[in-house]
Amino acid sequence: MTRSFMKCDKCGGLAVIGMPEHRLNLCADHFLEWVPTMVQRTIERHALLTPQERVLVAVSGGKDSLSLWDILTRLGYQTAGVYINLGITHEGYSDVSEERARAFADAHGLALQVIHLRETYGQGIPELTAARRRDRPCSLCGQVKRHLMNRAAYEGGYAAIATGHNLDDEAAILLQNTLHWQAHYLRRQAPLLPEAHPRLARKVKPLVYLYEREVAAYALVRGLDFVEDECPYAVDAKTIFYKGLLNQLEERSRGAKQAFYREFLRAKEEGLFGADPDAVTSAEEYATCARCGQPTMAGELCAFCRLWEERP
Ligand code: Q46
Ligand code: ZN
Ligand code: ZN
Repeated sequence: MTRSFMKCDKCGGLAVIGMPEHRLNLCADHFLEWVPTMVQRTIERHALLTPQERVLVAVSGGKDSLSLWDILTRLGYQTAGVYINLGITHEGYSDVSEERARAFADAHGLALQVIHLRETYGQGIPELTAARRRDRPCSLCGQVKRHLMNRAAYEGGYAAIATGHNLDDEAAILLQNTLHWQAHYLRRQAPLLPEAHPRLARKVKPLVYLYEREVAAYALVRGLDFVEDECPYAVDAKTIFYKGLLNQLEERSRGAKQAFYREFLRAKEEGLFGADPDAVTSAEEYATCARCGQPTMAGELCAFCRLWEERP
């Protein structure tokens, strides 16, 4: 019996990945070439970045953010990373991730800013969640990360903050927002979120058209040393449930996830969701936080600074 191997569509060599949704099988070399080409196309299509701009990559030490950093650097963009140590001690998660982020930066001669939440503010995410009597840490954590990243981007003079959200992440968020008809979130969900204020940098997501398995394959084939474990709190995050539903859909109908997300963006471009009322928020409408100087709509202190005020 002859065994058939999957062949690379470009060179006929041994393929390491089959991507039926793109009708493409590629060998290691051609796959490592194809991924940055896809990302560059996304960057151009949505005008995410220019080579003249400096971009701050939000690095978690996982496969997505390290792949993103690697790809942007290979494409010639001016990058630096920011890692926020959230103080999650379960199986040493935060410290291990920090080590991976540092190792990548060192190996590539790239700058990495590390912000240590517990050392700087006295509490990590677990203590903060308990002290605020929240059931789950994720909304607090998201708020903390957004604030610290905006501040790091402003203080470092970066034009944009790049995050490693992939197609599976975006499709899951889209499904969740659609099932709850969260019009506000649907209007804002995009590969690019423009700068709302000189201190709130543009947010870009260059990996949005890559399936999670493609990003994982890139990290493996490229030999990136990433943290495989997800944040311990991610296991009960709602997005995992929606990702499962979308995977079932994808199994039945190849390319469904991609079509769901791409068609959403197209519908939005065609005006299906109308104008975003928040898009008209001008920089003058923000007040300035008396403590940290970041813009706020929440009164004298921004939501982040109030978080450390309200100690029970
Ligand atoms: S929000 Fe929640 Fe993430 Fe923060 S606590 Fe972990 S899972 S890291 S993307
Ligand atoms: Zn090939
Ligand atoms: Zn503040």
